Amino acid sequence: MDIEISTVATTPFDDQRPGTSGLRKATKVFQQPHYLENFVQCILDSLPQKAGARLVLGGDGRFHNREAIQTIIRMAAANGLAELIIGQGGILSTPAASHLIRKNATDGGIILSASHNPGGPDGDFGIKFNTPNGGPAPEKITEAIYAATKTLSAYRIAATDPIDLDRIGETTLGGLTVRVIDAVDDYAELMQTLFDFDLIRDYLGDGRRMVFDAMHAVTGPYARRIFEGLLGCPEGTVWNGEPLPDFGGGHPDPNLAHAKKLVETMYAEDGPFFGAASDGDGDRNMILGHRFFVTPSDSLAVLAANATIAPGYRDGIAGVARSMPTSAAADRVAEKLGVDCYETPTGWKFFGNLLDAGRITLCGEESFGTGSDHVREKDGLWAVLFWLNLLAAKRKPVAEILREHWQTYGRNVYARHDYEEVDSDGARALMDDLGARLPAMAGTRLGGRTVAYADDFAYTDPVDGSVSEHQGLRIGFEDGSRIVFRLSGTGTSGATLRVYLEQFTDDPADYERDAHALLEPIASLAAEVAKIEHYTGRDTPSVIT
Ligand code: G16
Repeated sequence: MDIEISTVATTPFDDQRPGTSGLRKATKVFQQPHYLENFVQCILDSLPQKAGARLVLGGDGRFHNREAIQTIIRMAAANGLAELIIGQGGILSTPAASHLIRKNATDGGIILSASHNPGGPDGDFGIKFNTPNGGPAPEKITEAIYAATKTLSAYRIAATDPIDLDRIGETTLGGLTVRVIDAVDDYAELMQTLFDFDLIRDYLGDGRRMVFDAMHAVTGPYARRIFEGLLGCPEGTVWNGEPLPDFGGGHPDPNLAHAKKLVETMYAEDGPFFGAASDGDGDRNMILGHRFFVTPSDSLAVLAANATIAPGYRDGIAGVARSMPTSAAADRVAEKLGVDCYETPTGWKFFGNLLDAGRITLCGEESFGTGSDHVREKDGLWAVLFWLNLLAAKRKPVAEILREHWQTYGRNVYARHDYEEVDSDGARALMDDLGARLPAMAGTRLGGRTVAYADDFAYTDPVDGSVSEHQGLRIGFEDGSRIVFRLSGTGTSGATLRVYLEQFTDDPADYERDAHALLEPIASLAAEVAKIEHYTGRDTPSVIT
């Protein structure tokens, strides 16, 4: 099909700096004329070889996904790209997109998602560029894209009819081939190379009931194919399996606060033996046993300790990485295994170099993210399958696996307190005030504990030497407990203060105790030290996970 290309004059927007994970804004911001186009033009211009480039394109199905995809197709055609690989219906989970980039050796991919943020006309939208390794673009590239947005004066777009995103097949627009593919096939195939599907199928077939909550987000089609198809679970195992533009009005964040019904079901007397959920774009996971919640930090540690039960990791792991605010549970496992453990800033992009260099096999974050070197994103369904493989191999309940783990390694009791949508100036002032007091804190006593160190976390990437500063304020105590303060980089309104609480114990009596009760003293200490109420006007967090 011949295409007519126009160059459209535009003016820069001053708010297009990507955050922790791409550019996330209220949907209404993205719906402004030229807003999406400007950013996409800057992504395309950042490609080392734009003419003839090939990209993967897809999103989590939220409101505005289809329109944005049509716009990007028209811009790709006008900018001389050679190929777009798009998930059917415009849907691709973030890990599936990462896999497609790697499998097809494309020049990267564009993922449309605001992850766990609510969707709809009054919700959020987002866009993210992934590089040829399949991972989120590192800061060097996102900063270059941002710099370009500040001076952009025109973008190129073709006038074409919309592509039928629901029909699998190929369309040519000038020099561009648009390939609409089944979104699930390649991903499901990859999972079968990593995990023992026969073992899991037999185990589940023994009358064990599991549930998976797709939260009306992107994992529905993937989960149905894998659990109800390949693994033979009964229909109804996957809840909320239909991706909806507004996620059914829910908040597609798999945690104790937002996956309420799942949590209630798992805590009922006759609840299932295993429950899990994933988020808007399918990269997060929550793991639950019967009446038992596995913290994401513990989940990473347990998977690292038992990695060799899964066929894809039979030869052992090269190393582990965790984001700084994630608990040190994985460090203890790495030490025992005799492998390296890296501590990176928050953001999956910081794992990319370590994975590419073969220094780590597994990585994870407290924010419900776990993954491995199979792709370059965290992967919700991968984590669920890893747990199922582990349960099928051990034939023990989730709670027992955790208790045994703590018997061996001790327990890093953990919680995160979020103060959402607080005043940005107040939040900034809190961080500045606390930051200024940290250097004098080491060696002093706070709340009956001695401060071992207090600093503003900075990271030097061991592979390329790049330095990332101001990645969170840490106060570590001599008894192994720790408080971390950070401002979220994924919110879209006001600021979100995150307070991460951790305490180590190897007293078996504590293995039976509730994490929040154990952490109460350092939670109060955190509020007091940072003067949270004074700066935010809040005396309790909005979400505790
Ligand atoms: C993103 C990043 C994660 C990060 C999380 C929370 O996840 O990919 O690495 O841990 O945000 O970040 P923050 O604390 O800055 O809000 P997702 O699932 O939202 O893409």
